[in-house]
Amino acid sequence: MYRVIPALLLSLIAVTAFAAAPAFDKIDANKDGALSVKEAASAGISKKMFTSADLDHDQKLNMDEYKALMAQFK
Ligand SMILES: [Ca+2]
Ligand SMILES: [Ca+2]
Repeated sequence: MYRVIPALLLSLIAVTAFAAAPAFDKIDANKDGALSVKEAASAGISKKMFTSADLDHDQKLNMDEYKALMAQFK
């Protein structure tokens, strides 16, 4: 439960930057700590956005990559 709090703060920042952005933890449906293309799509992240945000090209967005993506919408 405690680890939800920083995520919540981050999501507040993200919401300011990108109105439609849900918290990373909410998008991460299988809770593996990374967003698949499918999970990202459920949050309105297009394949094109996903690809540009996937800096290490592992076909997943980790928290840092997600944050970097959201930062582009400031
Ligand atoms: Ca996941
Ligand atoms: Ca990645």
